[in-house]
Amino acid sequence: MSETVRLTRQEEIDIITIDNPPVNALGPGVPEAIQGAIESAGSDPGVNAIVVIGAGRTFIAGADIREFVKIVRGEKPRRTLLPLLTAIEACAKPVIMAIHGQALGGGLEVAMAGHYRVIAAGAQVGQPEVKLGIIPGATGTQRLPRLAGIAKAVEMCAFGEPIGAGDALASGIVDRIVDGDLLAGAIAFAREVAHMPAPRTSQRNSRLSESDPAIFAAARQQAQKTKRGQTAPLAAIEAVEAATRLPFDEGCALEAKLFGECLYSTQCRALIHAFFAERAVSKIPGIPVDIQPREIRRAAVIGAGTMGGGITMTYANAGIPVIVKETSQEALDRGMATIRKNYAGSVKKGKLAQAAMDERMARITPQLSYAGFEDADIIVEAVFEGMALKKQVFAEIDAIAKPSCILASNTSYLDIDEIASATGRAGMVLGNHFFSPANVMRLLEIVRGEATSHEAIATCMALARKLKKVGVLAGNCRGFIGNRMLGPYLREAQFLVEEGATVADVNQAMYDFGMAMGPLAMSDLAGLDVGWRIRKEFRHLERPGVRQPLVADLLCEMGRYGQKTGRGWSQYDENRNVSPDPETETLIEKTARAAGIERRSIEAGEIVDRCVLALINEGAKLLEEGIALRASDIDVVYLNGYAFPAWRGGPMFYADTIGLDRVLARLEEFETRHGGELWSPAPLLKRLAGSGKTFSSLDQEAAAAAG
Ligand code: 3H9
Repeated sequence: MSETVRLTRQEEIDIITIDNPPVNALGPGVPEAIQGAIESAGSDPGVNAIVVIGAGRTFIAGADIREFVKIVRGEKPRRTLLPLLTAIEACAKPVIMAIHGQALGGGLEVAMAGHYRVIAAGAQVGQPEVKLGIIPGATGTQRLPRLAGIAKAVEMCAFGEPIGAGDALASGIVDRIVDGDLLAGAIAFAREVAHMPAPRTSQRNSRLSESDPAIFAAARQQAQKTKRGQTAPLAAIEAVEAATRLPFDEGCALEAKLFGECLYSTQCRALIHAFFAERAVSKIPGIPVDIQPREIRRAAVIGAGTMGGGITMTYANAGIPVIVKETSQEALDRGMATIRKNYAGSVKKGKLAQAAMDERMARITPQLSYAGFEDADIIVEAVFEGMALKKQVFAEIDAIAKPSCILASNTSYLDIDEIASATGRAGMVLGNHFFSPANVMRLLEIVRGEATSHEAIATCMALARKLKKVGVLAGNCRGFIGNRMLGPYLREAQFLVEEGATVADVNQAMYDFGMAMGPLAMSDLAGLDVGWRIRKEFRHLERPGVRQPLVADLLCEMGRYGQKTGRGWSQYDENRNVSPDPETETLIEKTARAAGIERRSIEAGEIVDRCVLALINEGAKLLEEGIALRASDIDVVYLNGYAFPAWRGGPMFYADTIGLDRVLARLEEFETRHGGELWSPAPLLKRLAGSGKTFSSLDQEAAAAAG
């Protein structure tokens, strides 16, 4: 039939198999080929029913997202999906959709145009378009409420989370769960319904009467909270609401209009950039394809503090048995109690079954000795930040671990090469920098030392996926990618308060920009003592005469470490409610005046520019130094580790959207005003701006050169 669609027959049932690896996306030619097969089978008198199924690992993962990028750049849309859906629904023979893996976006829309749907027990269905900044654009917002009811349709279209087979059956999206062979089950189902009148989803209006204004009001409120700043979720709610008051065709027309508006938005470009950026990180130039990642069957973690405990949970969650070692029984008990409390909290919230918690706890072996470390495939060190201690620990584990064992440090700032020098296996030493809370945050920076082997890198990249993290390769420098950029960002936040903005002004401006919290609120949450300890470690490297923030050290000397002590940049009550701290504000003002810093009122726009441009400029330097492989890797770090708003695409993509010439002009302004040692524009940024290029175009050129 075509390369991507096959038509075969089992007695009186025709089977259409979609085979467009890797995920059966509806790329060019695929909808047309499915339509051709439907029309051919539908008009064949020897056929009683048609089964549509996907080859490989999934049913259909949706429209081909790469096509949207081309359309936005000016290519003519193909518009082949809607005619396909009309042809499926109008087919004279019952069409049964057989779903395994995922039916997502356009994939679910195709499935809903069928007359019946059967699903494999482990499969999922969803309308995840909002995660790409668009809404379902092929009748999903009109067909889903007709099958699943209004509340479910609103939830799925506005928030984008897929649902499992059980939920899909209970809500009416599918007609049967098939245990065992899906095709056989679908054919059996087809025989049962072959001579019955085929229901058309577009005409099933009974569930539309479930409409209730409260559903839409609650969804809008939730979207404003959990999808703050994003336009697509609100458009999706509007489109589903239209299904309750407009005939099917008019509802579809409104959906198409809203889809178009979303598609041409900067938010959509940013979110699609984030989607592909996350998938690009695992492609590491220079690592030969024949390098096989080693399997990690057993892990060990040193340190049961906040980070060590979270890392231990991450391994246990991924099904990997893990030893966690501490130096005192008290610290070990405290660490295990926290792990237990975290799991119990998830059980209480209904996010984890008690049996699953018990299994995970059973995978964790708490102990004070190195017993069993000789069997570990990876050992992750998560002790206090201090080079002397880290080197001592690495020398100890090097003596015990088997030669193939990877030794990873969770350091967030220290030199991986110096740590590796304490061992006789530098090739197997690297950084595994998790982000707090390690069992929750998706980012894992994998830090390559000078001698780190390809095998160790490939193993950790594959391991990151197994741990449900997004692993980003970083070079070895102080702070790697994320924390090195955070330095100038937090520096500017502190300079701004010294120059006259209040702590609340700075936090609010960055929150309004879209960050999950402002920079000083984040410091209070992380603990001001963390940065204090690091500053002490690196004080000898401070350049004389270069302005340094003045207040954070003073707060620490007063014992004000942020949320954990109730006071820091702001003050916190016992329920962690925040309010301005007048004493801190006075301290800032007095300190700034004593240092001769001129105080003035500062607008939100300047706060955002100073903080975000500091990130971008440092990001450009990292890129030029080769610490980050791609600009998009930096975006992945900031989106997954620092809660940068996904709909802005990450700091480097954001720079592209405002224009590198404008970024450069503003940097030069800051350079003139605040000094070249802090603000001199990165040479790479100057070159790109000068030649009318972007960070994205730089990434594309590098990808093309790498083949
Ligand atoms: C839509 O359907 C709009 C409709 O309403 C119609 C409007 C008119 N297109 O993630 P993985 C690639 S919008 C193109 O590593 P996994 C991906 O880039 C769409 N490519 O695998 C990667 O390529 P590479 C709605 C796609 O097993 C490879 O496949 N659908 C698409 O971890 C493997 O991907 C979605 O938003 C695509 N649709 O996860 C679903 N999907 O190897 C998006 C994947 O070159 N996709 N690729 O790097 C996903 O969520 C996951 O990929 C999925 C598999 C769960 C399917």
